[in-house]
Amino acid sequence: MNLLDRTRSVLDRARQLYRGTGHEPRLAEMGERLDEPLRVAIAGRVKAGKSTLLNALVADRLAPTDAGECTRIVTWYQDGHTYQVTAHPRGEQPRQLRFHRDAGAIEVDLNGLAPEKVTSLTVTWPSQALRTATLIDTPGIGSLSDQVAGRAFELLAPEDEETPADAVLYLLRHLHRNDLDFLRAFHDTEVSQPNPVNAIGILSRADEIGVGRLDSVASARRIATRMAADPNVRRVVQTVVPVAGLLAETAATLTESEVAQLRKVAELPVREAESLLLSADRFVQQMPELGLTSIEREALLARFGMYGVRLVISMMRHKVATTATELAAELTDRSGISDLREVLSSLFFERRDVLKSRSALLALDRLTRTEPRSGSEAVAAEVEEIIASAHPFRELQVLSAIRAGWVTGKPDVVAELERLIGGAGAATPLRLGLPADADDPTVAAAAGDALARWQRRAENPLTGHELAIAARVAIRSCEGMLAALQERR
Ligand SMILES: Nc1nc2c(ncn2[C@@H]2O[C@H](COP(=O)(O)OP(=O)(O)OP(=O)(O)O)[C@@H](O)[C@H]2O)c(=O)[nH]1
Ligand SMILES: [Mg+2]
Repeated sequence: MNLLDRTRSVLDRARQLYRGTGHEPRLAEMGERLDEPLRVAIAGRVKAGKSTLLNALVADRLAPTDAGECTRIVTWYQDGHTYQVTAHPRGEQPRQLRFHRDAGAIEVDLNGLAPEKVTSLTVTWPSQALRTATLIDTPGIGSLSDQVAGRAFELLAPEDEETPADAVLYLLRHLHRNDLDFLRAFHDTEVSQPNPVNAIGILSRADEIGVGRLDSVASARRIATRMAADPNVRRVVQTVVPVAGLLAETAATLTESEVAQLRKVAELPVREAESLLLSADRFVQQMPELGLTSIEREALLARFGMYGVRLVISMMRHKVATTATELAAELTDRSGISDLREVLSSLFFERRDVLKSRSALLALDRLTRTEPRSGSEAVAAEVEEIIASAHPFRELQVLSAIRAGWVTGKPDVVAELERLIGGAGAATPLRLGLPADADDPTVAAAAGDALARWQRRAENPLTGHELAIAARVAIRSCEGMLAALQERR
């Protein structure tokens, strides 16, 4: 039986056990959740760029950014057949709300509901991107003590309920102590401790890092690499990816009229254009003869940022990209969003079943502990047995142990181990350090080599205790890869 089936079967057992109690609906929901898209929460400090990143991932301007009372409410964006917004007021029945959209974010009419009385909003929106993952926009965390942060916190690390999110994207602009505290608290202790498996760090607003200079994105990449190597960060997130969400959002929703407006600047003599682009203030105020109102210029800045404006103008001038389509492609490329999509896919989406099972088993574990009844020990034991024996969980445990610095050995050996058990992604070629399109014989040969190598390491009396345990997990991973290849043949 695979992991999802085992999880389903233990959930069924629990449902029979808790039949007729108030927990039955919750257990039914846990079961349904296994078949739903992965739930990915986007969290981080106030104004880190969470809503903008969500829009970039959906390739549509759905989430309101900046002002508005709804940015202080946890909002779920899920795929569906109709366009609909539902409020979940605390202690009351959910109710549908009116909303409108004019060329921008969804504006919800709370219809008299006080934002602090609303636990969450659910926006249902037909969207390909949301079919892969339901995205949860969370209010910014100012400090762990403030009330709004409390709500984001409740969502990610609730005391008494299952974690509503299966995974989290945590936006960091700089490394801040609060961020680490928050992430540590989010990591539960049951499956392994501490646990970076379901969190990815994002160095957000990457274009602003070099104060808008054209090499900003390259600096951001260097900083992200350094952050990801920091042991304190590695303990709480799998990796750190630099992303300029604003560039990606604007690229996905670029209009011809925006391109035409920027072309006016690109067509200026070089010196005049450069002088205009020296600062945001100059860009808004100077050269009234340009034929752009200051409101239009402010709007361009809000959509592109100073870096984006400079980049587009430079690309137009050097004829790197001139049409809206070409510019959108370049902006997307520079934004880092495609890299993030790849990371999401290899670290989260390809591990969907594991992350889903993990959420369900953690919830079940909590239920049997807090609401024991006769027979619940057997369910708890089964949950524990799955967590201890299912190979994907063992991989995640070893991964966490490596990240926490508990598994030691030669750096290249530990790096190979980390990759083999899926640290860089769950796909077989990635695990073996091969290109994604490597053919089956090449993959089989590499898997065979790795298997032999790790068998030797596991049996070598000089191998440290932790590394030997980890080696046995790696051996299982190699055997699994070989078996899957065999099956394909
Ligand atoms: N230059 C630049 N600005 C960005 C980027 N992402 C977001 N912003 C701007 O930063 C401001 C805040 O962005 P939001 O997406 O609303 O940030 P948030 O984290 O959702 O904010 P709260 O929900 O209020 O905590 C807006 O003015 C965005 O335009 C980015 O990648 N680059
Ligand atoms: Mg927001």
